[in-house]
This record gives sequence, C-alpha cells and structure tokens, in this order.
Amino acid sequence: MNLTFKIFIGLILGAVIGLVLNLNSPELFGTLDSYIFNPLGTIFLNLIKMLVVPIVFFSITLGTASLGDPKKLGRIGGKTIGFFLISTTVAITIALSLAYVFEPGNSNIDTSGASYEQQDEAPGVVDTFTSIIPTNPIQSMVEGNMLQIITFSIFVGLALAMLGKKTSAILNLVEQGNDVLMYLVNLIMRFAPYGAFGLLASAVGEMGLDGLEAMFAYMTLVILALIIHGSLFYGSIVYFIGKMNPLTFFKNFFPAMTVAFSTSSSSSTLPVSMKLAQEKLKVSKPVSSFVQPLGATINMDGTAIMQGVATIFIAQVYSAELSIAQLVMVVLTAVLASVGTAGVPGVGLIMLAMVLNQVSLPVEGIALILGIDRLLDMARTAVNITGDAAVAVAIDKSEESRNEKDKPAEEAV
Ligand code: DAS
Repeated sequence: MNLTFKIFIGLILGAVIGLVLNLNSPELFGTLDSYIFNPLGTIFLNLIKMLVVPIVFFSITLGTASLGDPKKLGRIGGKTIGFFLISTTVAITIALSLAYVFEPGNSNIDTSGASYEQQDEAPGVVDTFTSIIPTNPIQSMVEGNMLQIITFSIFVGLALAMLGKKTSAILNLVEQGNDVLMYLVNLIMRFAPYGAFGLLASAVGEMGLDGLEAMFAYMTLVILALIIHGSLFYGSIVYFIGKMNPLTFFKNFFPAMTVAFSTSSSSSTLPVSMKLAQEKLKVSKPVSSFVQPLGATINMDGTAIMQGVATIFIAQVYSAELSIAQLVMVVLTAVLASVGTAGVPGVGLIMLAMVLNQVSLPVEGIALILGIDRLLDMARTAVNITGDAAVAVAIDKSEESRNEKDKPAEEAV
C-alpha cells in the first residue's frame, strides 16, 4: 500500500473515531487522547520540528550555492531569479489576501489549551529588515530565529558559489548533509499515517464538527489559491511574455502536472517536466536545463501559497492579530524559505513550522492541518513545477526576441 493511501486511511480513521468519541463519550476520548492520540501526534510534530533548523541551513546554503557565482550568473540567471522571486511573492500575496477575505480559521474552535503571546512590540518593517542579519548565527539557530538562519545560509551559499573549486570539498559536504536530511524527511514521512491518525483523532475529538469544518475550509482555500495563481498568473506570463496560448501550455504540460501530483516531488518530476518543456513547449535546451532544475530547487509557489493560507488560518484559530510588519515577515520568510525547500514530499510542511516560528505563532497549530497536508502536497507540487515551466517559456521567448534584435539586418530578413 503506498504512503499516500496509508496517510489517507489514517486521516479518515482519525476523523471518524475523533467525531464518534466527541459526540458519544468525551470521557473515553480524554483517556484515549492522553495515552494514544496526543502522543502519536506530538511525536510526529516533534519529528517535523527536529529537522527545521538543519534543513533550513543546509538546503538554503545549497540552493544559493547552486545559483552559481553571481558575477557569472549572467542575464538569463538574473532574469530567472527575478521571475522566481516575483512569482513567489505574488503567490503568497494571493494566499494571504484570500485567507483574510474568507477567514477559514474563524470558527468556534476552543484553543484555550494553547497559548499565543501577542507580539505587543512587533518590530516595524525597518527593524524587520535590519534584524535579519544575525550577530551570532549559532545563537540564531538555538533560538530558532529563522530569518537570521536564512540570511546566514544565503551568505554561506554565495561564498561557496564565488569561491568555486577552492571550496568544492565543503560544497560536497553540504550536499551530503542535505541528502542525509532529505532521507530523514523520507523516514519521518513513513510515520505520517500514524501521526495523521493521532492528530486528526485528537483535533476532531476535541473540536468536533467545528474542527472538521475549519480543516475543510482551509483545504478548500489552499486549492482555490493554487488554481487562481496557477491559471491566472502563469497563464498571463505564458501569454504576454511567452507569446503562447495558455491553453496550449497547460494541455501540453498536463502530463508533468499529473506526475508531480502523484509523486508530491518536484525533483522526481524534473525529467518529465524538462522533456515536455523542450519537446512540446519548444523551450530551448539551454534555457530549460537552467531554469527548470533551478526552479525545482528554489521556486516553490505552491508551497508558499500553503504557507500563506496556513499562517493566517492558524492565527485566526488562535485569535492572533498579525501586524503589517509580521505579514511582511511572513512573505519574506516564505519567499526566502522557498529558496531552500527541496523538491521532496512533505518538506513544505517543515518550512511552515519555520514561518510560524518567525511570527511567534504556536507551531502546535500545525496539528490542525498536518493530517491533511499530504493531500495538499500533491496539488501544490503540481503548481510548483508548472511555475518553473511557465518561467522557462517566458525566458526562452525573451531571449529569442533579444537574439532576433541583435541579428544584423540582412540576417534577420
Ligand atoms: N513536495 C514539495 C515539492 O516537491 C513541495 C512541498 O513539500 O511543499 O515541490
């Protein structure tokens, strides 16, 4: 039985058992929750939290180093990164706006058990930007100051990229460290069916139908934001810059989207998405071979959308008011986090713990959405790789038109 199916079974069982106990025997629920449901959920949650800091450091260092020497990045590299940053920022802005409008987390869920210290002195936007430079990176890691860890990782990655061959041994170590962490993510995801069961049984047993409604609202909103961003934003990039009919783009790229949906892994889908981009979307090999692998590493719009909706959902569930500066922090953290989110199943959720950390929202809030995350991972991975292909089409067309312009007059005829 494959993992996704096992997680689905865990989800359904947890929700049904939680609801039956909530409606019929709260006392029995109390006992089972203390000795079975809550421990299972907490173990899974702690396993996720355990990897946050090391994954952020290794994957963002590696993601930045893989950009290559900024001096040699050249025009295509600069354009690609520019497109990626704009695309991810638009994605999370759509997510935050929809979450504010539709308020999926506004429900009668009782979260008296958990605490949220409202950041009374939330730093202003200027302080937010100045405070992201760590004075002591190790202390930032101990404190879980994610933006400072991200900043430090980006500097280390840039140094590795600029030093090139001199530090290839260190870069290999970072790559191996990242491989070990990705293997650990894989191992932890095997516990997901049991963790999802415990979390759903505990959450639904505690909150009853209100909990289920809130989770359904959250899931619906993430999917809505994915569809809006995927169709409207990518459709516009492909049409206005790629000079391609969006329907042609989506029709020809759809097989790659199905592979991403079923594997929940951008990296595993890469061979298919590159083949389709080159053969069906006529993207030149050099542009496809640069943009898509880079995108599978540093461009995760679908993941950023989940993180945006989840952050506002959890803030609403805990009745936490996020200031403008904190929202800027969420966008910044999610955009920078997507630089490091590796293209493997479940890693976006680990990065969500980092975003919540950054705005002091209780990471326990992940319990409300963790169970259903694997299903959403499938959808957001499909959006992640589609964004990479859309940018590849746009870059390829802009390079083609540039080459046309550069051609001497007689040749251009
Ligand atoms: N599954 C990841 C990917 O491959 C994304 C995520 O976990 O959010 O893109």
